Amino acid sequence: LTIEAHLRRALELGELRLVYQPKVTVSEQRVVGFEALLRWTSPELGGVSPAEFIPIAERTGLIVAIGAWALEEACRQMAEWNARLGRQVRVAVNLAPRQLYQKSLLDTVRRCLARYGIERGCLELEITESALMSREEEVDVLMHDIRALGVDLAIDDFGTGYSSLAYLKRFPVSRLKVDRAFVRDLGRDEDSAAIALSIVNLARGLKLKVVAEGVETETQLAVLRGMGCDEYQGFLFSKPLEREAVPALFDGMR
Ligand code: G
Ligand code: G
Ligand code: NA
Ligand code: MN
Repeated sequence: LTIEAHLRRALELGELRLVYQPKVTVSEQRVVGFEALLRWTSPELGGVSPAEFIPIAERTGLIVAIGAWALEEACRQMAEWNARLGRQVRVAVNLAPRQLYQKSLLDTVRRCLARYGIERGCLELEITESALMSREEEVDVLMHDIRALGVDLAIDDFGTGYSSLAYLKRFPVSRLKVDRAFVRDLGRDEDSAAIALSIVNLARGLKLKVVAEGVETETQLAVLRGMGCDEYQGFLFSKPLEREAVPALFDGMR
């Protein structure tokens, strides 16, 4: 069987799961939320990287069903943590471009929020720039409808797409995520630093929060702190965690 054929069955066989990477403040490294990331362990193929199976899922359209599952699973998990920890845990879920072009997305989001009692401001959806570049009219309406449900929107991998900045004015976005390609060389390469600083300043000017991705070293963190970056994700604080490992992060914080 091909990877594609296995992937078709992976969802019904329960082979997919989500892991959760903490997002922390740059100032104090306080946990402010998580990004949910798909993982697939196939009995036949072993662990398959999302870098491998997400493109296949996108090409075949399977990403619509997989994405809907991820959204529901993240909300189910949030409700469990909220009940168990006595606090609202914020989670961001990635949306593939194709999901944005489905009329069913709004209903899927609304149903998940209602079923799991997710409060306003707790769920965030991460969208890449390229997803915003086609069907602008449709996407614009959809994003405003999603926003009206109290769901935050973030632009993922900011700076790597076709960066027409006009869409930042048009779409109701709350966060920009600085792509890890620009974070990697902070402290080594002045061009990366100039780009990262421009994104931070752009975000501040537009009153958006800015999140750096892929922070691995204290040097990168220090540079980001100097720039006034709000939040970061990266191996320096934590890799994506299995769901069982998440509650321990809140020990002693109550
Ligand atoms: O977690 P990792 O760095 O291995 O992810 C690799 C790629 O897969 C990243 O680009 C990430 O955004 C993407 N990815 C992970 N989980 C999801 C998901 O639930 N939906 C979509 N559309 N992409 C995801
Ligand atoms: O495309 P997206 O930004 O969603 O990709 C997220 C991916 O980045 C995840 O697969 C995650 O495992 C990976 N990632 C998270 N933190 C780091 C990091 O500090 N370094 C590297 N190299 N990858 C990271
Ligand atoms: Na992402
Ligand atoms: Mn990203």
